[in-house]
Amino acid sequence: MERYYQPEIECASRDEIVALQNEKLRKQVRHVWDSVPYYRKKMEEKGLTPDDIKTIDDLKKLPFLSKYDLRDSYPYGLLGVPLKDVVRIHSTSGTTGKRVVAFYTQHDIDLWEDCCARALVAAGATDEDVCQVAYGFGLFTGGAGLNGGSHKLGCMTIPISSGNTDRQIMFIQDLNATVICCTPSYAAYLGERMKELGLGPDDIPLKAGIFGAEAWSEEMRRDIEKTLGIKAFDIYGLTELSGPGVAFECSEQSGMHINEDHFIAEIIDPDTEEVLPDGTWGELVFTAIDKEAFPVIRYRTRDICCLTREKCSCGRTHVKMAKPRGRTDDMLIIRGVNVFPSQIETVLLNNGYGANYQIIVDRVNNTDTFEVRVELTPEMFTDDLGDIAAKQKKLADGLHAMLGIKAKVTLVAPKSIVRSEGKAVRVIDNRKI
Ligand code: DLL
Repeated sequence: MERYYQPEIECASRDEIVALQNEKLRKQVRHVWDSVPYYRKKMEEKGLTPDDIKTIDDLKKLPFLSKYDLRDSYPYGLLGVPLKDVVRIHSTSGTTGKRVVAFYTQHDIDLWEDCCARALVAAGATDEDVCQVAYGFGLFTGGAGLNGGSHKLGCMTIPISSGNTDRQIMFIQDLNATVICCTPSYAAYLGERMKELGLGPDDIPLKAGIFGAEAWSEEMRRDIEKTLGIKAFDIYGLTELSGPGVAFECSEQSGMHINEDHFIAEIIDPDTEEVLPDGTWGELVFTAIDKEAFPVIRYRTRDICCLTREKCSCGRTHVKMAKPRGRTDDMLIIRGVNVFPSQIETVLLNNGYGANYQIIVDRVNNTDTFEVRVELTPEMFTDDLGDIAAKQKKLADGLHAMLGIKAKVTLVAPKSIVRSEGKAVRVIDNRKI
């Protein structure tokens, strides 16, 4: 069985990797300078020209990009190629309701799919495998990324997307799926449903799962591995950098190898922006050195993480990142979907409610629960249970349309949610991860 998808890159020596990164960084900075006026201005403000960036040691001179820059430059401000060269977009929700739109040339899709193919091979997949892709398809990058990687590897690919759990189980059994790709919470839910149907790990042919897009614990990994009878591998990525496959777990299952031929990772102190040494926890920052259409430089991910360069038993030489510990901002990730309190607030206010609400998130049997408690205004207050149920449904539908996931809405009496004298505490996240 092949252990690597591209061994000459994945197992290159440190000198080879650094030489490649130096060359690609120089080229990328020149590309961005020439084609992205927004970033060129940021460089000029720091008194920099492309000639100042010769090696990866010079990376720290370059300005950061943040979610605010992405918002300011929405939609085309960071585009690095003529629009005619763009072949696809993907998108993620943003804080103001404005989405981040990421662009891809064919070259960008190719490198992204290579990264996903590497992840599949690292999880033990070959062209003999049947790969069920149960991440969402559409603007979300999960489905498209793993689907492309699975094609490249030559697996028979089932682009089933997320949801419809009984059909997922039917296809796993009928089509002999050996690899599944989905969020860890959905994998846990699949296991739950199997139990309800009286099925155990020996009743399905799955052997590996590639799970990411949200934080998950080692306990959850063990649970999923036991219920589905598989090895569960972590995969990391974000839309701004392409999608899943920026980093992936190998047979060692401890930390994810970052695809260093495409992405340079740094850890910074989120407050001082100072670069921190390997082994220190801080905010993960990425520079995409190979992307054409959306060439982000020093992008602040807001993920709290740590890097290690210890030798890995799998033979891969690329730096590893730990499972992200959390985020520096207030974005919640519920069932793999990004949820901002401000989006919920928008729906409430649009429906005539006030801003007195609470978001309660928990994890029950490894699946995220998501409740929004909303105060009725005194004018809306009623004893009519039918009326309350109808109001709850209307809000739940509005939230579903805004967020893409279902929330339980509970309407509560006016003034029953505790008021805060300082900052309002809107999010109660009881998940222990
Ligand atoms: O979640 C891309 C993806 C799809 C990754 C499928 C893995 C599998 P976004 O929707 O832009 O992209 O969300 C990116 O999700 O900054 C992290 O906070 C979080 N995240 C992604 N993977 C992991 C992971 C996709 N393995 C944001 N562990 C990132 C923890 C993760 N958090």
